[in-house]
Amino acid sequence: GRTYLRNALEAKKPGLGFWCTLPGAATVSTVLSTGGFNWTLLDAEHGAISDKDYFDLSLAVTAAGASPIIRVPWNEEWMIKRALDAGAHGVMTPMCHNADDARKVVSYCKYPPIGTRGYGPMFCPPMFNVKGSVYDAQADDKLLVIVQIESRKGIENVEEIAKVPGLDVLFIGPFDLAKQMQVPFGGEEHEGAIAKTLKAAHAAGKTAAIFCSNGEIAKKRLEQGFDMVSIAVDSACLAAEMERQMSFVTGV
Ligand code: 3PY
Repeated sequence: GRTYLRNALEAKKPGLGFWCTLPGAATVSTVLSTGGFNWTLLDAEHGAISDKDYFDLSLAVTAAGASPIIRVPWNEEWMIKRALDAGAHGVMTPMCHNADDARKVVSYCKYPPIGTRGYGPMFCPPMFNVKGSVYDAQADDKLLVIVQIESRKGIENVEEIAKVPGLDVLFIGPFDLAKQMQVPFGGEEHEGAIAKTLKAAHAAGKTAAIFCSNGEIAKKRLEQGFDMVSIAVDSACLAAEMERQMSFVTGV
């Protein structure tokens, strides 16, 4: 079966991700053909992606050898169900403030008796390249449960959050974190909160992950000890490159 990101993390290899905000299987395939990525975040929180796009995008991601991780708009059972039933290898939820929030996400991601996930994984087996019965048997163990730490409360409660059974990854959203804490991005308090999360994740045996806007930042975070980082965002890459090309012509 295909469990690209989980396999990489278990082998202590870095999780390197493409952050996808634009729908379109051709775009995803083009980006992933450049190589190196083992996960792709399909962003249905802030991106131009909705649940109807999950199916085609997840197929394109898995076909290219990476794990589709879907960031749902909010920590709601029906939103998580739509993402999992489209065959996501993992789900990410925004704004996890405490252990109760994390326990809810875990419950929505796992079938009874562990959780409350509804049954209907018609489109999931191809994303893992397994038969339906194998998917059913392995889903609870293989799917990655990822919560975002990006608020003052989330940082205060990060040790308890990290200890929640069934939670796999603590993923820092540094931009929201700075805004929610109302501290300067990159300042002492902000970096302190990031370091606290890294430590708490590892103390509980969980994956420590963080959003990075570019490869230079991602390299630095990996050197700090993070296990999983984003490398670049499609829409930002397009805008930056278009601006650069135009500058050759306009001189500004
Ligand atoms: C954040 O930095 O707040 C994110 O969630 C990633 O865009």
